[in-house]
Amino acid sequence: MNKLIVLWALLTAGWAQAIEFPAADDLWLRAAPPGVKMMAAYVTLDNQTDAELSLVGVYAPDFGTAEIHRTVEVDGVFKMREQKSLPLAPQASITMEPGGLHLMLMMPKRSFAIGDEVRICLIYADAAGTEHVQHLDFPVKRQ
Ligand SMILES: [Cu+2]
Repeated sequence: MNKLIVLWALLTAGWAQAIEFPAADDLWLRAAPPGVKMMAAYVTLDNQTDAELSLVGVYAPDFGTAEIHRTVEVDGVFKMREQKSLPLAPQASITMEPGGLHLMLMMPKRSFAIGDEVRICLIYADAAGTEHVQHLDFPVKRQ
């Protein structure tokens, strides 16, 4: 085999194909009183490509843990359920908002003031199962 082809194969084997991330709009982290151990963040994600994606995780450096949650009503009681994977089909969108889907951020490592920008990273899996991380900054807002 041509040596150049072998080299090319070696170089590309470990590289995840870059993807076009969904458009992220209306990002905000809901302000909370000091000492609160859980905060919620919201965003609208719009997959404007023809590629199948799934939102499979979230992390935030300023928090101990982060999960994707959906608020559901069960027998008149509101409960939050962790969502391990949310499909984001081509040209589809995911809307997170109070009372529905949200990013649940737990164990804050610092306090946040209105107007602060807080880094939150969304993890997507592509059709091949490869993960890609989208780094976003969420402004802290009262509502
Ligand atoms: Cu939650």
